[in-house]
Amino acid sequence: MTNKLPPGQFETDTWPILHQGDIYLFNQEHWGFKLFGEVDKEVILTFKEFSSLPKVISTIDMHCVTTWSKFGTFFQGVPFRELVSLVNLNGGVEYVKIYGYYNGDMFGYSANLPLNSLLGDDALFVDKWGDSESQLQDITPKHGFPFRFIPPASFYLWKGTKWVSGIKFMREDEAGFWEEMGYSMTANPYKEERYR
Ligand SMILES: Nc1nc2c(c(=O)[nH]1)N[C@H]1C(S)=C(S)[C@@H](COP(=O)(O)O)O[C@H]1N2
Ligand SMILES: [Mo]
Repeated sequence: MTNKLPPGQFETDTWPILHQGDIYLFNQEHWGFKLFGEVDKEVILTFKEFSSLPKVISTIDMHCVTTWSKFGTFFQGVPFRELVSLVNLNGGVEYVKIYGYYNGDMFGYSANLPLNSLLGDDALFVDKWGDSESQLQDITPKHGFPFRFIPPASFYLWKGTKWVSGIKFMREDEAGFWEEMGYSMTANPYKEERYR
């Protein structure tokens, strides 16, 4: 919001591309989004069901741990809280893991986040983006088509799972893909929490 550069970051105007493994090739027949873990009953949404959830447009700054930051990008997407409203959570749920494709494995990538930080308009499953250079358009396969998560700016962008496939609700915090390799569980760019 304030275009304040976190420590150790530089500003970029273009949107870089960064990920491990293959770019997921969208197939509507096989696409699904699973809500699981500490829930009363698991839910699997089809592409049509997920796409018809309410959407908002928000400007969310991105901070990648590789030191680029991009300000002023606006995103259209389904707020995280809309997914939460589709399940009955068991008592004591405080964390989630947001899953996505990695080399053909539907749940091969994941990132952990605290649930209570994801209930605003700055935590979105995004299908469109724009900025001062580009008008609102579909996100490309490289950026996570058909839906990718964009986390609040208080988290490094590796928490923004591309090619999303589900949310696991958890009582205890649990490391995801990069966290298992030594990256921060909390990942606040303004506190420069890169590693753990
Ligand atoms: N499924 C998946 N999502 C991912 C990754 C990945 O390897 N696989 N990389 C993460 C990292 S480290 C970053 S910085 C952002 C980059 O998003 P972008 O390529 O759209 O800028 O995606 C994140 N989401
Ligand atoms: Mo990253």
